[in-house]
Amino acid sequence: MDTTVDQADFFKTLEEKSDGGTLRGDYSKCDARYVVTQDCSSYTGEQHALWRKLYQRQARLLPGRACELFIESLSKLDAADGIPHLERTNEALHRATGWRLVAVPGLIPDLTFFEHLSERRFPVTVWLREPQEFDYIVEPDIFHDFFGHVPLLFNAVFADHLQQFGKGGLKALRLDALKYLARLYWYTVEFGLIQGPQGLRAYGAGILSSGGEIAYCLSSAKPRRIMLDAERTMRTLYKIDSYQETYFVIRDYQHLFDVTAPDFTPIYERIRNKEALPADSLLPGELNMPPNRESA
Ligand code: HBI
Ligand code: FE
Repeated sequence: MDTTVDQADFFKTLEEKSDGGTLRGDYSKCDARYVVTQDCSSYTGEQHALWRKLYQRQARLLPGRACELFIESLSKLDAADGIPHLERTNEALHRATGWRLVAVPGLIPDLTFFEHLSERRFPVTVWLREPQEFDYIVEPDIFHDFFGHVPLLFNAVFADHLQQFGKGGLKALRLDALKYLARLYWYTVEFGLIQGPQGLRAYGAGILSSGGEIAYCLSSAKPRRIMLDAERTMRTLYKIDSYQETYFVIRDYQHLFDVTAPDFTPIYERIRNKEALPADSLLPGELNMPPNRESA
Protein backbone atom coordinates (compact mmCIF):
# COMPACT_ATOMS: atom_id res chain seq x y z
CA MET A 1 0.00 0.00 0.00
CA ASP A 2 1.31 3.41 -0.89
CA THR A 3 0.79 5.48 2.19
CA THR A 4 2.05 8.79 0.86
CA VAL A 5 -0.71 11.24 1.53
CA ASP A 6 -1.29 14.70 0.42
CA GLN A 7 -1.51 17.08 3.33
CA ALA A 8 -4.91 18.35 2.25
CA ASP A 9 -6.35 14.85 2.48
CA PHE A 10 -4.74 14.28 5.82
CA PHE A 11 -6.27 17.39 7.30
CA LYS A 12 -9.64 16.66 5.78
CA THR A 13 -9.49 13.34 7.56
CA LEU A 14 -8.68 15.10 10.80
CA GLU A 15 -11.60 17.43 10.35
CA GLU A 16 -13.95 14.57 9.66
CA LYS A 17 -12.59 12.77 12.66
CA SER A 18 -13.20 15.70 14.95
CA ASP A 19 -16.67 16.31 13.56
CA GLY A 20 -17.49 12.67 14.03
CA GLY A 21 -16.18 12.81 17.58
CA THR A 22 -13.88 9.85 17.05
CA LEU A 23 -10.73 11.59 18.20
CA ARG A 24 -9.34 10.03 21.34
CA GLY A 25 -9.45 12.86 23.85
CA ASP A 26 -12.38 14.22 25.84
CA TYR A 27 -13.50 17.36 24.01
CA SER A 28 -16.53 18.01 26.22
CA LYS A 29 -14.79 20.33 28.66
CA CYS A 30 -12.67 22.54 26.44
CA ASP A 31 -13.08 26.26 25.92
CA ALA A 32 -13.38 28.10 22.60
CA ARG A 33 -9.67 27.62 21.94
CA TYR A 34 -9.77 23.95 22.87
CA VAL A 35 -7.99 24.53 26.17
CA VAL A 36 -8.75 22.26 29.12
CA THR A 37 -7.50 22.02 32.67
CA GLN A 38 -4.96 19.27 33.09
CA ASP A 39 -6.39 17.07 35.84
CA CYS A 40 -3.21 15.68 37.31
CA SER A 41 -5.05 13.63 39.91
CA SER A 42 -6.66 11.55 37.17
CA TYR A 43 -3.38 9.92 36.09
CA THR A 44 -3.00 6.48 37.64
CA GLY A 45 0.13 4.98 39.15
CA GLU A 46 0.37 2.67 36.13
CA GLN A 47 0.31 5.67 33.81
CA HIS A 48 3.08 7.42 35.72
CA ALA A 49 5.08 4.18 35.55
CA LEU A 50 4.50 3.95 31.79
CA TRP A 51 5.72 7.55 31.43
CA ARG A 52 8.88 6.71 33.35
CA LYS A 53 9.52 3.73 31.07
CA LEU A 54 8.98 5.82 27.96
CA TYR A 55 11.19 8.57 29.33
CA GLN A 56 14.02 6.24 30.33
CA ARG A 57 14.07 4.38 27.04
CA GLN A 58 14.10 7.61 25.09
CA ALA A 59 16.63 9.43 27.29
CA ARG A 60 19.05 6.54 26.79
CA LEU A 61 18.85 6.98 23.02
CA LEU A 62 19.58 10.72 23.00
CA PRO A 63 23.37 10.99 23.42
CA GLY A 64 25.02 11.22 20.02
CA ARG A 65 21.63 11.45 18.30
CA ALA A 66 19.68 14.42 19.67
CA CYS A 67 21.07 17.93 19.24
CA GLU A 68 22.92 19.21 22.31
CA LEU A 69 20.38 21.90 22.97
CA PHE A 70 17.62 19.35 23.32
CA ILE A 71 19.59 17.22 25.76
CA GLU A 72 20.54 20.22 27.89
CA SER A 73 16.98 21.54 28.06
CA LEU A 74 15.46 18.15 28.79
CA SER A 75 17.63 17.72 31.87
CA LYS A 76 16.40 21.07 33.15
CA LEU A 77 12.78 20.01 32.75
CA ASP A 78 12.71 17.62 35.66
CA ALA A 79 10.14 15.36 34.03
CA ALA A 80 11.71 11.94 34.50
CA ASP A 81 9.67 10.86 37.50
CA GLY A 82 6.15 10.88 36.14
CA ILE A 83 3.68 12.63 33.87
CA PRO A 84 4.60 16.31 34.19
CA HIS A 85 2.37 19.01 35.59
CA LEU A 86 2.20 21.58 32.76
CA GLU A 87 1.64 24.54 35.07
CA ARG A 88 4.86 23.76 36.87
CA THR A 89 6.86 23.69 33.65
CA ASN A 90 5.27 26.99 32.69
CA GLU A 91 7.03 28.93 35.42
CA ALA A 92 10.47 28.08 34.03
CA LEU A 93 9.41 28.18 30.39
CA HIS A 94 7.81 31.59 30.60
CA ARG A 95 10.87 32.96 32.31
CA ALA A 96 13.13 31.48 29.61
CA THR A 97 11.34 32.42 26.37
CA GLY A 98 7.90 33.85 27.16
CA TRP A 99 6.12 30.68 26.01
CA ARG A 100 3.42 28.85 27.94
CA LEU A 101 2.03 25.34 27.61
CA VAL A 102 -1.73 24.95 27.37
CA ALA A 103 -3.48 21.64 27.94
CA VAL A 104 -5.66 20.35 25.06
CA PRO A 105 -7.73 17.16 24.71
CA GLY A 106 -5.88 15.96 21.61
CA LEU A 107 -5.62 17.11 18.00
CA ILE A 108 -7.19 20.50 17.53
CA PRO A 109 -8.21 22.37 14.35
CA ASP A 110 -5.41 23.91 12.31
CA LEU A 111 -6.65 27.45 12.83
CA THR A 112 -6.72 27.09 16.60
CA PHE A 113 -3.39 25.31 16.64
CA PHE A 114 -1.67 28.10 14.72
CA GLU A 115 -3.41 30.80 16.77
CA HIS A 116 -1.88 29.30 19.89
CA LEU A 117 1.59 29.16 18.35
CA SER A 118 1.33 32.72 17.06
CA GLU A 119 0.68 33.86 20.64
CA ARG A 120 3.49 31.78 22.12
CA ARG A 121 1.30 29.07 23.59
CA PHE A 122 2.13 25.45 22.86
CA PRO A 123 -0.80 23.00 22.97
CA VAL A 124 0.04 19.81 24.86
CA THR A 125 -2.29 16.81 24.72
CA VAL A 126 -3.26 15.55 28.18
CA TRP A 127 -3.77 11.83 27.55
CA LEU A 128 -1.04 9.20 27.59
CA ARG A 129 -0.79 6.24 25.21
CA GLU A 130 -1.68 2.70 26.35
CA PRO A 131 1.07 0.19 27.17
CA GLN A 132 0.48 -1.71 23.91
CA GLU A 133 1.22 1.55 22.05
CA PHE A 134 4.65 1.88 23.63
CA ASP A 135 6.47 2.11 20.30
CA TYR A 136 3.92 3.71 18.07
CA ILE A 137 0.88 5.97 18.24
CA VAL A 138 -1.17 7.55 15.49
CA GLU A 139 -2.25 10.76 17.22
CA PRO A 140 0.12 12.80 19.38
CA ASP A 141 -0.13 12.08 23.12
CA ILE A 142 1.43 13.88 26.08
CA PHE A 143 4.68 11.97 25.71
CA HIS A 144 5.16 13.11 22.12
CA ASP A 145 4.01 16.66 22.81
CA PHE A 146 5.93 17.21 26.01
CA PHE A 147 9.08 15.17 25.57
CA GLY A 148 9.40 15.91 21.86
CA HIS A 149 8.42 19.57 21.65
CA VAL A 150 8.91 21.31 24.98
CA PRO A 151 12.71 21.17 25.42
CA LEU A 152 13.49 23.31 22.36
CA LEU A 153 10.89 25.89 23.42
CA PHE A 154 13.51 26.90 25.99
CA ASN A 155 15.78 28.10 23.15
CA ALA A 156 15.17 31.72 22.10
CA VAL A 157 15.82 31.27 18.36
CA PHE A 158 13.76 28.11 18.10
CA ALA A 159 10.97 29.66 20.20
CA ASP A 160 10.82 32.67 17.86
CA HIS A 161 10.81 30.39 14.86
CA LEU A 162 7.82 28.46 16.16
CA GLN A 163 5.88 31.65 16.74
CA GLN A 164 6.67 32.63 13.13
CA PHE A 165 5.21 29.29 12.11
CA GLY A 166 2.02 30.12 13.94
CA LYS A 167 1.69 33.44 12.15
CA GLY A 168 2.64 31.78 8.87
CA GLY A 169 0.00 29.12 9.42
CA LEU A 170 -2.76 31.70 9.88
CA LYS A 171 -1.64 33.43 6.69
CA ALA A 172 -1.38 30.16 4.76
CA LEU A 173 -4.95 29.34 5.78
CA ARG A 174 -6.12 32.66 4.34
CA LEU A 175 -4.19 31.98 1.12
CA ASP A 176 -5.48 28.42 0.83
CA ALA A 177 -1.91 27.18 1.05
CA LEU A 178 -1.90 25.32 4.34
CA LYS A 179 -0.78 22.05 2.83
CA TYR A 180 2.48 23.65 1.74
CA LEU A 181 3.22 25.16 5.11
CA ALA A 182 2.19 21.94 6.83
CA ARG A 183 4.84 20.07 4.82
CA LEU A 184 7.48 22.53 5.97
CA TYR A 185 6.26 22.06 9.53
CA TRP A 186 6.39 18.30 9.17
CA TYR A 187 9.92 18.23 7.75
CA THR A 188 11.34 20.71 10.27
CA VAL A 189 9.51 20.89 13.61
CA GLU A 190 8.55 17.20 13.51
CA PHE A 191 11.31 15.48 11.53
CA GLY A 192 14.18 17.95 11.19
CA LEU A 193 17.88 17.11 11.32
CA ILE A 194 20.68 19.53 12.13
CA GLN A 195 24.35 19.43 11.19
CA GLY A 196 26.48 19.33 14.32
CA PRO A 197 30.25 19.46 14.77
CA GLN A 198 30.24 15.68 15.25
CA GLY A 199 27.76 14.76 12.56
CA LEU A 200 24.03 14.87 12.06
CA ARG A 201 21.70 15.21 15.02
CA ALA A 202 17.93 15.24 15.33
CA TYR A 203 15.89 18.22 16.49
CA GLY A 204 12.43 17.18 15.19
CA ALA A 205 9.91 16.20 17.86
CA GLY A 206 8.54 13.24 15.91
CA ILE A 207 12.03 11.75 15.80
CA LEU A 208 13.03 12.63 19.35
CA SER A 209 9.94 11.00 20.83
CA SER A 210 10.31 7.86 18.69
CA GLY A 211 12.12 4.76 19.90
CA GLY A 212 13.02 3.54 16.41
CA GLU A 213 13.26 6.50 14.08
CA ILE A 214 15.86 8.30 16.20
CA ALA A 215 18.54 5.80 15.16
CA TYR A 216 17.12 5.14 11.70
CA CYS A 217 17.06 8.77 10.56
CA LEU A 218 20.77 9.23 11.34
CA SER A 219 22.32 5.86 10.60
CA SER A 220 20.33 4.16 7.88
CA ALA A 221 21.60 4.45 4.30
CA LYS A 222 18.02 4.20 3.03
CA PRO A 223 16.46 7.66 3.43
CA ARG A 224 17.60 10.81 1.66
CA ARG A 225 19.09 13.70 3.66
CA ILE A 226 18.91 17.01 1.85
CA MET A 227 19.72 20.59 2.84
CA LEU A 228 16.55 22.43 3.88
CA ASP A 229 15.07 24.71 1.25
CA ALA A 230 11.60 26.19 1.73
CA GLU A 231 10.26 25.65 -1.79
CA ARG A 232 11.71 22.15 -2.20
CA THR A 233 10.36 21.08 1.17
CA MET A 234 6.91 22.54 0.59
CA ARG A 235 6.58 20.50 -2.60
CA THR A 236 7.51 17.22 -0.94
CA LEU A 237 4.88 14.68 0.13
CA TYR A 238 5.48 12.73 3.31
CA LYS A 239 4.66 9.50 5.08
CA ILE A 240 2.49 9.54 8.17
CA ASP A 241 2.62 5.86 9.07
CA SER A 242 6.19 4.79 8.40
CA TYR A 243 9.67 6.24 8.85
CA GLN A 244 10.35 9.22 6.60
CA GLU A 245 11.93 8.64 3.21
CA THR A 246 13.55 12.07 3.19
CA TYR A 247 14.93 14.25 5.98
CA PHE A 248 15.77 17.90 5.51
CA VAL A 249 18.89 19.19 7.24
CA ILE A 250 19.64 22.64 8.71
CA ARG A 251 23.06 24.13 9.41
CA ASP A 252 21.93 25.78 12.65
CA TYR A 253 18.77 27.24 14.19
CA GLN A 254 19.39 30.55 12.49
CA HIS A 255 19.19 28.72 9.15
CA LEU A 256 15.81 27.34 10.21
CA PHE A 257 14.67 30.76 11.34
CA ASP A 258 15.81 32.35 8.07
CA VAL A 259 13.97 29.74 6.02
CA THR A 260 10.79 30.27 8.01
CA ALA A 261 10.77 34.06 8.30
CA PRO A 262 10.09 35.27 4.70
CA ASP A 263 6.73 35.93 3.11
CA PHE A 264 5.84 32.65 1.41
CA THR A 265 3.14 34.11 -0.84
CA PRO A 266 5.30 34.03 -4.04
CA ILE A 267 6.42 30.47 -3.28
CA TYR A 268 2.84 29.33 -2.80
CA GLU A 269 1.87 30.85 -6.13
CA ARG A 270 4.80 29.18 -7.86
CA ILE A 271 4.27 25.70 -6.51
CA ARG A 272 0.51 25.68 -6.86
CA ASN A 273 1.06 24.91 -10.54
CA LYS A 274 3.78 22.36 -10.03
CA GLU A 275 3.39 18.72 -9.22
CA ALA A 276 4.13 17.58 -5.70
CA LEU A 277 7.33 15.55 -5.31
CA PRO A 278 7.18 11.97 -4.05
CA ALA A 279 8.56 11.47 -0.54
CA ASP A 280 11.60 9.65 -1.92
CA SER A 281 12.70 12.05 -4.66
CA LEU A 282 16.24 13.24 -5.23
CA LEU A 283 16.41 16.00 -7.82
CA PRO A 284 19.30 16.54 -10.24
CA GLY A 285 22.09 18.46 -8.53
CA GLU A 286 20.85 17.70 -5.02
CA LEU A 287 23.39 16.48 -2.52
CA ASN A 288 22.32 13.43 -0.56
CA MET A 289 24.20 13.60 2.73
CA PRO A 290 25.71 10.37 4.06
CA PRO A 291 24.45 8.80 7.31
CA ASN A 292 26.40 9.03 10.56
CA ARG A 293 28.54 6.11 11.48
CA GLU A 294 26.96 4.38 14.47
CA SER A 295 29.19 5.04 17.46
CA ALA A 296 27.20 3.09 20.03
N1 HBI B 1 -3.27 19.70 17.22
N2 HBI B 1 -2.92 18.99 19.39
C1 HBI B 1 -2.44 19.23 18.16
N3 HBI B 1 -1.13 19.01 17.89
C2 HBI B 1 -0.61 19.25 16.66
O1 HBI B 1 0.60 19.05 16.44
C3 HBI B 1 -1.46 19.75 15.65
C4 HBI B 1 -2.81 19.95 15.97
N4 HBI B 1 -3.65 20.43 15.03
C5 HBI B 1 -3.20 20.77 13.72
C6 HBI B 1 -1.77 20.52 13.47
N5 HBI B 1 -1.00 20.03 14.39
C7 HBI B 1 -1.24 20.83 12.12
O2 HBI B 1 -1.89 21.93 11.59
C8 HBI B 1 0.27 21.02 12.05
O3 HBI B 1 0.88 19.79 12.27
C9 HBI B 1 0.71 21.55 10.72
FE1 FE C 1 4.28 17.05 17.17
